[in-house]
Parts: sequence; C-alpha cells; structure tokens
Amino acid sequence: MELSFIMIKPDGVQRGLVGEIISRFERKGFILKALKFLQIEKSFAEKHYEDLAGKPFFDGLVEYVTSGPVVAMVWCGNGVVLTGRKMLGATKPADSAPGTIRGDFAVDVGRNVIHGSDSVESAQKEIALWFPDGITEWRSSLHSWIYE
Ligand code: RTP
Repeated sequence: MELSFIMIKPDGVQRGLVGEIISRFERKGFILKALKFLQIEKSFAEKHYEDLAGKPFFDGLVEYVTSGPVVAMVWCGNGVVLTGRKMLGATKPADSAPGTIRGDFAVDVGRNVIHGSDSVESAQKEIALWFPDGITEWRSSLHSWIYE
C-alpha cells in the first residue's frame, strides 16, 4: 500500500500542533508506520530540499527547518500522497482552503507548519533519506474497517 513522508516543521512543533496533525491523519483512516522527533543538520536539510537549491528562498528555508526539532513520519494508505497533500493545503497558506492544515493554522509561506511528499517517487526517496534503517512492518487491525 502507498506510503507518504510527512514532516511537522519546527513552527508546528513549537506551536503545539503535533497532536492535532497526527489526529487528523489518524481520523482520516491513514496508518502511522514510522515516527521520530529530531533536529536536523543544515547538510541534511539541503539534501531533503535539493530540488529547490538555487531558489531565492532556499537559504531561509534551510535555516527555518533546522531551527528546532521536527516530527518525521511515514503514513500509509490508498492515495495517501495525493490525499495527504490535500489535507496539508496549498504551499502558500493564503491559497489554502479552510479545513486544511495550512488553511487552518498558517499565514506565511515561510512558516507553513508541515511538509508532505508530492509524489510516490518523492515519498520513496524521502523515506529512504529520513528512515535509512527501514520502518517496522505491521498490519493495523483497523484495516478492514477502513477498506472494503
Ligand atoms: P513542502 O515541500 O514543504 O511540502 O512544500 P511544497 O511542496 O508545498 O512547496 P515547495 O515548492 O516544495 O517549497 C518547499 C517549502 O519552501 C518554502 N517556500 N518558501 N518564500 C517563498 O516563496 C517560499 N516558497 C516555498 C515553504 O516552506 C515550502 O513548504
């Protein structure tokens, strides 16, 4: 089943939104597969955001995501990448619909609370980067209550 990498950024952690965000993914019916709390180094942030190197906001972005601890997670479920992005809302909070995480909790694009993989390929790459030792295999007993 599909996996997505979701990261609560330092502002989301500092603002006490970890429980709210995890709860939204749980209530939707996605299954938590991995989670860790850590503060990343500059070189690691540059690797995670390597596709954005050269953008005018790149240095500020790296400074922001390394400024405090983050919550790195892997969530599982049919369509979790696309649906997860919808749950996050648009990159710019001003464009994010109410009801989305960014629409409900963010104002500034440079403090937009959360990251989510934008494709299945990115998810695989990001999960390998953030969880190099792999993730625990388990099957939730909720499965048959969420899927036909
Ligand atoms: P993310 O990777 O964090 O999930 O965000 P995204 O795909 O929605 O957006 P992306 O274009 O990949 O940008 C990554 C993060 O960079 C910051 N950003 N700042 N100041 C700006 O114009 C600007 N544009 C992007 C945001 O934190 C964005 O989430």
